[in-house]
Amino acid sequence: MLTESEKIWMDGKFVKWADAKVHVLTHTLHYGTGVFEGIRCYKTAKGSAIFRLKEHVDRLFDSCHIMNIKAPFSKQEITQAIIDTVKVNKLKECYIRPIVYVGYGAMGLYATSNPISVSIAAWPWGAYLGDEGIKNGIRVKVSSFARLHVNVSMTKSKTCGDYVNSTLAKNEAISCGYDEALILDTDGLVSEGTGQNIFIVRDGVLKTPPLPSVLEGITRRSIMEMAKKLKIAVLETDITRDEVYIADEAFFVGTAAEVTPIREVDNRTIGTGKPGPVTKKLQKLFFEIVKGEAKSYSKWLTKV
Ligand code: PPE
Repeated sequence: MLTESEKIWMDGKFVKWADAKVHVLTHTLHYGTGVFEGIRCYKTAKGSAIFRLKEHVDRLFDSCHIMNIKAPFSKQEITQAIIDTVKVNKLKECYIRPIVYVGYGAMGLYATSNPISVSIAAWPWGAYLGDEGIKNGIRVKVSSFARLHVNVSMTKSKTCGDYVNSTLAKNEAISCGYDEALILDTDGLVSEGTGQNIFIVRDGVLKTPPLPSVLEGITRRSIMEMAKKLKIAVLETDITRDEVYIADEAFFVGTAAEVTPIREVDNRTIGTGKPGPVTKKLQKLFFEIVKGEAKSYSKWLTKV
């Protein structure tokens, strides 16, 4: 169960957590037509701050644009509503979930006149893959499910329905005794986790799959910028599952997952089986940045 907070922003108004309900014939519930974001807010010495808020709001609107959904609020209004949702719930650290969804109206696949709604919830959410996972790394299984091909769905949008693919992969991995799934694209190349981008380190070079089959992760982009500043070579390139097996290090990144080391894939130990030096360096810097301790990255934080 998640940890409830007090209020949820729904179409411009705050409603009590328990009253944040929709009709059972809400279009998105049946067809997955909505789009959403996942954002984190962290406690810093100068109060709470939201990590890369602008980038998340921009991506939410890009997702709407891709899905041809017209959000009934401006970027400015949504940005303010996100900040207000953290404030009104008096949360110091939290995960924030805005969703733009197609409401009640027509049923059937063609429902372009249904009302579009927006809601924003926020709640405390600890380490997505566990404290132990963040510290010592997780065990991963290559999924038997392939990632959505760009002509099947559109990977630049965080579309609700796309997460059926992710839940299938995640449930399979966990039922097989692993912590997380690594999904290959339809060509058999490494794409991403169920809600994370992947990086590997080989011979000192940080590698990540190119964009076609993966979500343009904001943490992914941040890690690449951080690595460049740390003079770590970064390469967006095709990666095969066996290259992950023989990598010196591997880790997942995402808003929810933050920076989570991978210690094993398909029962093959990655590197030494412990978080490696590049992973640890980037993870440490990541947490310094989000907690407001790395001054040169303060532009990535929005004070609440
Ligand atoms: N790939 C996918 C498929 C994905 O869903 C996410 C975020 C990422 C990569 C990383 O993107 P970014 O958060 O911008 O660095 N997944 C969100 C949802 C997770 C969930 O369980 O819900 C998230 O991390 O918020």
